[in-house]
Amino acid sequence: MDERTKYLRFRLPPAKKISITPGVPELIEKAEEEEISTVWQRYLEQQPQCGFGLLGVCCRNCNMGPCRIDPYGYGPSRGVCGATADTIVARNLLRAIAAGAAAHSDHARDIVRVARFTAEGLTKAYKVTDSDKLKSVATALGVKVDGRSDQEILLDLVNILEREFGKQDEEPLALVKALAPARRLSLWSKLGVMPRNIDREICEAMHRTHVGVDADPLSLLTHGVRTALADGWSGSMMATLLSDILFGTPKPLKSYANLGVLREDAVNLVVHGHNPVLSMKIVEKAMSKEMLEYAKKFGAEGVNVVGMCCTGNETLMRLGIQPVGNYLMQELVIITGAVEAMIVDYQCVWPALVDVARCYHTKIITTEPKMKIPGAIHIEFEPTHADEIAEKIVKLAIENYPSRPKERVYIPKHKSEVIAGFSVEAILNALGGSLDPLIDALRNGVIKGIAGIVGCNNPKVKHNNSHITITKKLIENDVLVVGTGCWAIAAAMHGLLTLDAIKYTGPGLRKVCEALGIPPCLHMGSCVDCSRILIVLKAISERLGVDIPDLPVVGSAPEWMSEKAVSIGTYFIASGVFVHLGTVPPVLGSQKVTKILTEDVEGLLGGKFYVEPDPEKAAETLLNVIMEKRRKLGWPT
Ligand code: SF4
Ligand code: MSK
Repeated sequence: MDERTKYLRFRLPPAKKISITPGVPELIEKAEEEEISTVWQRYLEQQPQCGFGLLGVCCRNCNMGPCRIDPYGYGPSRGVCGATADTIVARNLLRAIAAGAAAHSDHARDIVRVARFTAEGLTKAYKVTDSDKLKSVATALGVKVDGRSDQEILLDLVNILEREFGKQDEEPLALVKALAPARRLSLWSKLGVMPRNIDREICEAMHRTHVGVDADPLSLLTHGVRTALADGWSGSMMATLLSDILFGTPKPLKSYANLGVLREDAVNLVVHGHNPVLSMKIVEKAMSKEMLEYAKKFGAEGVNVVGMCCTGNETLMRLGIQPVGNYLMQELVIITGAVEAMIVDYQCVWPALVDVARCYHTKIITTEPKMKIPGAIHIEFEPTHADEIAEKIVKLAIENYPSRPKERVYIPKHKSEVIAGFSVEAILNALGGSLDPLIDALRNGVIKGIAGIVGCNNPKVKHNNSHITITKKLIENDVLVVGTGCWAIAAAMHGLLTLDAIKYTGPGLRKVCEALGIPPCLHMGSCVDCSRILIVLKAISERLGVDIPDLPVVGSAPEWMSEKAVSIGTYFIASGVFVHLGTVPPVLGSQKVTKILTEDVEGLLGGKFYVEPDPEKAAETLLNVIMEKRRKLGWPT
């Protein structure tokens, strides 16, 4: 049995049962025919997954372990150190939040570094693109803007943002203090969850979960809230704000999404990951006349940059770069046989890509010092040489075009139109400069509520099915949907981010969308851009004079899988939002922790988690929650 045949020892279910997205089943079948292992194969190989892990009751935080608790009472009830299931589940959850917050916030740190180089004139590759946004963020943080150059303002801003990671006082984080609603700030202070320093909260999470430190589940979860708030209102917020300042605040634009955006006649280059600093340069370079000429020398009609996951969202939102797929599609894109290079930065990028790429001509190019994959080509990003690095990468992709195995190429034809680019500023603009039309529509029941749908895909559930089922059900019932991440790409591929999707809405939402000329589902960006949703919530709650938990708004992560999603969900419940999770988090081994997260926390923070894998039932509950909140406000239902 050779290596590849060995992989395919499991027969997958019929491909149509794996994904609802056009083009995906064909490529799953192509992979099987060519004996190439994909995420769904490997998921089957992992069955049955460890029951202790699924319940969250295994601990390997010290070398007296690993320990696991029998939640049914037949085996040990404590680890070697005496930790109970409650302690272990809470510690594991806190570590997941810390990892998610670290990923978002370290992404922000990398953009701050580029901003510093820009402000100090150490690189000519970047500039302030949105001067108005720079000035408004700087003003919010107390930086003087009048009579000063963008570079001077940016330098002051960078000095403040760098301190978010390292300041030693007990004061709240500057962005949290400047941007979060006053009611939330006083509640967080009262509950002792006000974040003080991004790195400190993450570091403290690791300290608390070390053997022999915090054993109290409530205390551990409380710190989880503080860590997640440091992510949402500072780390992720910073990544969004600085990306807007450097690359432009998104405005509505048209593009296309799905596998059909790949081209037979051009060099296909996929940008994948999360951080836009290099991918924006790659797009710029790939579109240059010089690279077009270079591509022609190798027999191609040009260079076609397409996006994957959140780097794809970043380049779509600002440049209209076409997204080729979401999280579970990263291998399938290579399996088309038509990809010359996949350029990855970090997060959500599988090591398996190298194995799949080896079956074709595709080059996997890692670019970040903190993310390398054995077998990939590593070309390291450095802000001072961003243009040269981008050119080197684009040339490498072009030079690889003649190696494309033409006889094995299969590009599904499917692609859907998408309108993306709904930053908060763009939404306000669509509303005529004020939130009032939206608030009036909400208040008088033309729109029943707002749902933020975010997050990943997960092979545990049918690809994109929960995303689309929940979204359609909500818009059909006059709920405006906003969202980010892989949900946004799913919605794009299924035609929900177009004016044509107005046909799926209820009569109220239809009226609003038609009057404003907007789709019923608004693409707000990448995972870090969940921070944009926080700003919308703040603006609506302040305009109405009510706290966020009282608003008819809900959140959902129908197919989540990453630790970043755990952090996102936690900062949303801490911001007062009812959050649905469509895949079960590993907490059921502790009744106490489960009860805190799904019941008790509501009395403290106003938001809570609700877990429901069935998308129809979940949508029903989300609608009921919205209606209940409307009733409490005395608004028509
Ligand atoms: Fe076991 Fe306690 Fe060590 Fe965890 S910290 S591995 S429960 S002894
Ligand atoms: S890429 S974190 S799979 S949304 Fe942001 Fe998609 Fe989830 Fe990664």
